[in-house]
Amino acid sequence: MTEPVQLVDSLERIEGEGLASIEAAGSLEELEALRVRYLGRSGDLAGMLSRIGQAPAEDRRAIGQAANTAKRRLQEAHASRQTALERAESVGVAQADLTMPGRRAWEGGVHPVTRVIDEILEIFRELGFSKVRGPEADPAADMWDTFYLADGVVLRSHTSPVQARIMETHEPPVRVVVPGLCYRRDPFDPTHAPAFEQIEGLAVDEGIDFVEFRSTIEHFVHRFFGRETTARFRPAYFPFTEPSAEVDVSCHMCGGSGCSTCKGTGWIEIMGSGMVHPAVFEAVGYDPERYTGYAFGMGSARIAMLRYGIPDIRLFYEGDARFLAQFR
Ligand code: FA5
Repeated sequence: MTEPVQLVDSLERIEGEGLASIEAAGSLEELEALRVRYLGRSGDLAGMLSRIGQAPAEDRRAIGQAANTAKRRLQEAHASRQTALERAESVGVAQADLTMPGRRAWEGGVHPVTRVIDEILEIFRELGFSKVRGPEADPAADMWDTFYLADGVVLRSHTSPVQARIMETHEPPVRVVVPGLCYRRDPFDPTHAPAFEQIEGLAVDEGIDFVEFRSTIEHFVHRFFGRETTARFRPAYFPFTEPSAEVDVSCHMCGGSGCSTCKGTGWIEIMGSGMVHPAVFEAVGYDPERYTGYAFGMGSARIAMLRYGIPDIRLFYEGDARFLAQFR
């Protein structure tokens, strides 16, 4: 004959042990093994219940109640642990140390050259220039060595051909900026890329003179690089402008005293420019007696190098996330 007190004690011990193990279960497999052990058909609780019949009739009720309570508590603990483990395993941290710091989310960002292009276009937008684009493959004969696609068709070596396209299709006044990729058979070195972004600018109207041209460029240089940066116009030759000038800015690294970045000169070239040649106006059907204008073409990656103090243009093209992450 089994002692009722002994049976109730055993039930309480099974319940206590079962609850502790269920709450500590580290995986769904472990939890299932515990369910079988404590609540299964041939588990500990069922084993106890099968012995109730051996207890005196007057005690069976108390033992039955204790058994039912133990069963209910174990079932509830099992259900809540199962929910917790399922949730944890679905995010892959069932076994993980939940106090560990989270993994940092990988953020994208705007490429530094694109940022610079956007900033330059914004400065010219404020001055009344609109943004236009032109084709990268164009029939052309020009003074830079480029890539040939088919008879007479090249990958453009600069954005200047877009000037003619605009003037052929629009009457003056014209004020446009043209961002776009250009291609040259240049060696890929610290200051040259075989494919690089330029921003072309063109302004044509009655009464535009060299003073307006110069002050527009100076305004841009001050807005973009800051008041302390000065611009210098150096005589140059381009077939479609007269007079032509290359624009240099004072070196941001040494302030103009001469260093390795500016090759000891104190100046860094940022663009080619000039007053539009009257022959260009004639070719596009504008009256050269009535209209004058200026044009410029700047290298966006070279300007980004100046802005961010980058010594080698190739860094912009490598797509190295560690380099790019610095510009977010
Ligand atoms: C021109 O391309 C002329 N079309 C500019 C122009 C426009 C003159 C309108 C007059 C009127 P240039 O070859 O100097 O000029 O190039 C202009 C700028 O493009 C350079 O100052 C430089 O910043 C950039 N550049 C030129 N070649 C490369 C290259 N391989 N890699 C990166 N940037 C370059």
